Amino acid sequence: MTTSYEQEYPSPEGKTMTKRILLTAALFLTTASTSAFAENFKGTVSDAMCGAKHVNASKEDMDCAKKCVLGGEKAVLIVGDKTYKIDNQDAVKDHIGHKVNVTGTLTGDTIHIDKVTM
Ligand SMILES: [Cu+2]
Repeated sequence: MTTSYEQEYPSPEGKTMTKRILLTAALFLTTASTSAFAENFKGTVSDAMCGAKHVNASKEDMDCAKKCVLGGEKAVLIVGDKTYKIDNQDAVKDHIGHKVNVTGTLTGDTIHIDKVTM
C-alpha cells in the first residue's frame, strides 16, 4: 500500500514551503553581498544635454538646467570630470542647477540618491 504509506509523511505543501524559505534566504544573501554601501558625492545637478557646462552653478546655469530638465532632459550629477546618471530623478527635482552634497549608492554610472543637502 504505497499510497497510504506516503500520506503519513509531510504533505507536498510542506516541502514547497521549505524550498521557498531556502530560496528567500539565498536571494537575501545574494542581495546583501552585491549591494554597495552608500557613498557621498559633492557635485552639481545639471541636465544630461548640457552636462558639465553648468558646473559653475551660476544663475544662467541654473536657469538653463531647469529649462532643459523641464523640457524633458534627465537631471545628472556632475562630480569633478565625471557625469553620473540619477536613478531617482525625483530626489533632485528641487535642486536642478544647484551645488549639492548627495548621499547615495553608485551602480555603474548611475546613482540612486538617498539624501540631498546643499
Ligand atoms: Cu542646460
